[in-house]
Amino acid sequence: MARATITLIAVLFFLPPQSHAQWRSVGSVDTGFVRGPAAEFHSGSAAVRISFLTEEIVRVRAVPRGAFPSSRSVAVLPKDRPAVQMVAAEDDSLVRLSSARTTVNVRKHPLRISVHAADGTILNQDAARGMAWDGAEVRVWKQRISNEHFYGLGEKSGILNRTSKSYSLWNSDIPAYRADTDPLYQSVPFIMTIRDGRAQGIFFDNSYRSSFDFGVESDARYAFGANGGEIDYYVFAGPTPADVLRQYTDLVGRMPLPPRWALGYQQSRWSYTPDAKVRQIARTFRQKRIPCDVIYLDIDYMEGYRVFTWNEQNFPRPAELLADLARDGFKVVPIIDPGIKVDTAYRAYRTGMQEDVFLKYPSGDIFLGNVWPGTCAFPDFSKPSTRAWWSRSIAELRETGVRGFWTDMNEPSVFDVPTKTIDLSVIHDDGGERTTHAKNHNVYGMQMTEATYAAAREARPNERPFILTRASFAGGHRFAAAWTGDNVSSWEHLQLAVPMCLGMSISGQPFVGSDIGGFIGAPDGELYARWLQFSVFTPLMRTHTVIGSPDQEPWSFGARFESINRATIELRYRLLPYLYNAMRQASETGIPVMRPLIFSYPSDSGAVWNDTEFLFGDDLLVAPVLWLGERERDVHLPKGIWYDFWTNERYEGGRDVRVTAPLERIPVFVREGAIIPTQQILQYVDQAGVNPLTLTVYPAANSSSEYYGDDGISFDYERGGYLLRSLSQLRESGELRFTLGRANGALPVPNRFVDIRLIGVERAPGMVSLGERKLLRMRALPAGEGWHHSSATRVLHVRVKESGDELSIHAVGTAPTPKSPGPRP
Ligand code: MIG
Repeated sequence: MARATITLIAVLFFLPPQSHAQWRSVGSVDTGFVRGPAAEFHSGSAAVRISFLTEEIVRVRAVPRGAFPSSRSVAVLPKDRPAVQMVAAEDDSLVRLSSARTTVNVRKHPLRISVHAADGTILNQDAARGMAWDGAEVRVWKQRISNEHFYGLGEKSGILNRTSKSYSLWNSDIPAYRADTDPLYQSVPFIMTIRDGRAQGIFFDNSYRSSFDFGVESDARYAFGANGGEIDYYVFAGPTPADVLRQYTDLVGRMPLPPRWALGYQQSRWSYTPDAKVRQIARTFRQKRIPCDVIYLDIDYMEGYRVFTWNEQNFPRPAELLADLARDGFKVVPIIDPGIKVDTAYRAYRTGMQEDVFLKYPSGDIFLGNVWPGTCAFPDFSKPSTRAWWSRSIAELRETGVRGFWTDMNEPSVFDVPTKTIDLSVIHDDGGERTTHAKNHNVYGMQMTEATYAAAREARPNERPFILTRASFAGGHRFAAAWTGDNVSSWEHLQLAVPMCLGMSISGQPFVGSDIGGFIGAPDGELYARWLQFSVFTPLMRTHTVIGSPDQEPWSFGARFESINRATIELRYRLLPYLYNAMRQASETGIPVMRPLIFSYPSDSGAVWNDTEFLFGDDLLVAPVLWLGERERDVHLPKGIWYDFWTNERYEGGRDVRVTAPLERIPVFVREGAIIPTQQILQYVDQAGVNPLTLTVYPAANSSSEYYGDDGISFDYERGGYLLRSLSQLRESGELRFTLGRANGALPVPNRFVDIRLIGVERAPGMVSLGERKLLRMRALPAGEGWHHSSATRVLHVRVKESGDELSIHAVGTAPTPKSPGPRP
C-alpha cells in the first residue's frame, strides 16, 4: 500500500504538465497536389503547404481547418524571386519534394516532414507529434539529432548556446535582469542549429507570445510554438552558419548602412540636463582629447516627459544648442517614448486624437496606460495615418537639429498594471485586418522604429537615419540598432553582455551594444575600463547610466583610468575603416560583425560553449577580460596562425593559450593573411577623411580582401558613390608583393597616403618598388613616399600616394616567414 502510494505520487510528480493533453497532431494525408515549387496536403480538415522560395529556403505552413489565410508578415520582405524548379516524386508512404539543393520528405501516414540537404543529410525532422494544435495554440516538434546544438533567438540573457533550455518570446521591460531572466525586450523567433560542423536555421514567423524548447521536455526533441496564429516557418539549408544567415536575411532583409558617425564613441546618461550640462560634457571631451561623436538626451529634456516637446527651463533654445554642438562635431540623439500624455493642451495628443492614431479597445474606447508622463494613449504604428502623424513630429525634431532617435519603452512598457503592457484585447489596425494586441505586442517596438526610420528618411531623403531601439522583432535590424537594455554595473553583467550581443548578432542584428559600465549601479574604474575595451568591438559603443548614479564618463575614474580609457576609445577610431568594412559586409550579406567562435568555426569543439571570445569582422579574434583583477586569461585559438594584435607575436592555433592582459590592454588576435585597414585618430568621425589609410598586412603565402569607403552619410553608395579596392598579398622565398587593386566606384580617390605595414619581415629588403618605380629607403618612418624597415619590430613600412590605378608593391630580399614565434621586445 505504502509502496503503491509512493509510486502514484512519483507518477503524478513526473507527469508532464496536464495543460496540453489536448494536442491534435496532423493525421494521415488524404489528398495532395503540386503546383509550381509548392505542394499542398489535406488531412481531415487540416492543410499543410510546403513551398520552395529558393533552392535553400523552404516554407512550411499548416492550418487546422479551412484554407490558408492571406499571409501578412512584418518580418518577411516581399520580394520577387526567380521560380525554383521543384521535382515531386511519390510512393505509398512518402512524397519527395526536391530542389537542386534541398529535399523535403513528406511521410503520409501520418503526415510528418523531414528536410534534407542534397547529400541526404537531415537538416530537421518532425518528432512523433509533428505539427499540432490545442485550441488557439500551435506547436511543432522536431527530433533532436545527437550532438545538435542550438543558437539564436536574438536578445536572450544567459549563455549563448541554448541547448537544454527553454525560452519565451514576449517583449518585456525588465530592469536589472539576470542571467536566468526570460523573456526580455526583443523577440526574434529565429534559431540556428549546428551539428558536426553543419548548420541549418528555422524562422518561426509568428508574432504571438511564442516559446522554444531545446531539450527541457525531452533531450530527444526540440519544439517551438505560440499561443495564437499559424504554424508558419522557414527552413534555411545552410550548410555553413554564414550561409544560414545569408539565407535568413535574404528573407527578412538586412541592416542598411548607418551613418559612419554612429560608429564613433557615444556618451549617454539619464539625464544630461540642463543644456549647460550637455555643453560641459561636450567641452570636456574636446578639452581632454577623448574622441566622441554622440551625446544622448534622456527623458528630462522634455516638458513633463511629453515626447516632441522641449523643457523651456532647461532647454530653452534647442536649435541653438544643437547647432553649437554640431560645430564641435557632436551629434545629439534624444530619447522618444511611444506613450503620448493625455493632455488637451499638448499638441501631439490633440492632433493624435483628431487624426485617430491611438490604440483602442474593441469597444472603441482609447486604451490608456500610465508611463513616464502619467496617463498616456499609445499610437498604433501599424496604421498608415499614424505613421504620417508621427512623421511630422520626427521631421520637426530633425529640423531642430537632432541627428538620431532613441526609441525606448516600446515593448511597449506600461506601469502599474500586472501585465506591464497594453491590454491584450486592444485592437491594432494591422494592415486593415484589425487584430489584437496579443498578436501585435511583439512587433510594436519594431513598428515604432519602422515609422521613425521612414520619417527620418522622408525628412532627409539622402541622409542615413540612425535609430537605437530597446524593443524589436525579427527583421527590426532593417530600421534600428539595438542595445541590451537595463543591465547592471557588475562583472557578471559584463560577462552577460558578450553572449547577449553575440546572440543578437547571430540572429540577424549586427548593430548591437550594451550600456558601457552598466546601467543600474556604479562601476569602479576597472570594471568601466574593461567594459569600454570590450565595447571597442561592439558596433554600438555607448556609455549609459541610470538617474542619480555617480558620473560615468571616461574621465570619471581618476587620471590613470582616464588615460587608459582615452587610449581605448582611440583604438576604436583607429579601427573605424575595418569596422566600417565589416558593417558593409553585414549590410550586404547578413554576416554579423560580432561572430561567436562557433559561427566561424562550427567544427571546433572548443567553440561550442565558448561565451567569452568572439570574432570581430573577418580577421580579429577578441578575448575581453571579464573578471575583476585578472591580468591574464586563457584564449581558445581556432586552427590556423594568429598574431597578437599588440606585440605581433605569432601563435599556432587549434589550442588554448594563456596570454597577458594588463589593465590597459584587451587581448586581440589577428588572423594570418589579414589586411587590416586603420586610420588616424580623430576627435570625431567626420573631423577629417581617412588619411593616411593604413593597411597592416599579416603575411600568409597569399591572401586577399577588400577595402570599402564612401561618404559615410548619404545613400549615394547605392548609385555607385563609393571607393572599392581589392587588397592582396603574396609571400614567397624572401619576396613580398602587396597589391592595391584599381579603384572601383564613382567616389573620387582621396588625396592621401597609403601606409602599408608588413608584419613579421625579418630583414630589410634589398629593394622596394612601386610598379616600375624604385622607392627610397628612409631612416625613420617615411613622411612622404618611401619605405622603412625596423629590425626591432620586424615591420616593413611602405608609404605611397594613393591613386586610382593599381598600386603594386614589391619587396625583394626579405627573409622567409618565421616558422615559430620570435622573441618580442
Ligand atoms: O523606465 O528614459 O532602458 O536606458 O535611461 C526607464 C529613462 C526608462 C529605460 C531605458 C534607459 C533609460 C530610461 N528608460
